[in-house]
Amino acid sequence: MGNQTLAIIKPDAVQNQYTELIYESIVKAGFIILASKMIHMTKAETESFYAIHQGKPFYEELTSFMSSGQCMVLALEKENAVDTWREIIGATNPAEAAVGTIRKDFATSLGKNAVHGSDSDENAEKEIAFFFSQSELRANK
Ligand code: IDP
Ligand code: MG
Repeated sequence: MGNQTLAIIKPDAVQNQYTELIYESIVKAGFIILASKMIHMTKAETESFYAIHQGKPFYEELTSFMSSGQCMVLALEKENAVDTWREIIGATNPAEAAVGTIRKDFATSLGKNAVHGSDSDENAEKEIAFFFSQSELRANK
């Protein structure tokens, strides 16, 4: 693949009404939004999505937070999508995120850091398939 990534606008950013501003940043950066939807995950669903972090000290906090409210999930397409989106969102810890990045502008804390981005092409493919069916992804083709 190489040209797709999964973005999530996390519950803190949705609650703080940053969804539209973040959506605008995505479009301005030149991504094609293949699919997007508002969801509210159960605890079990967030545990499954973040299974890669199982056993880490922040796993419980992360999965509780991500199931605490609505998220917007987006399947994005652009050349070099994974790296490009991660550059735009900035460092995991907003205190370390560069000026002008989404996490710098909109995150609340290390845990409540406004957005998610896939970390590799392989995980992007899995994460997109976790949330979207083939027919949803076909919509803009
Ligand atoms: P990433 O989202 O930048 O890829 P990861 O290390 O994959 O960062 O961690 C996943 C998510 O878990 C982070 O975005 C953040 O919400 C949360 N997280 C990571 N490290 C910590 C921590 O030390 N305390 C609390 N939450 C954390
Ligand atoms: Mg990650």
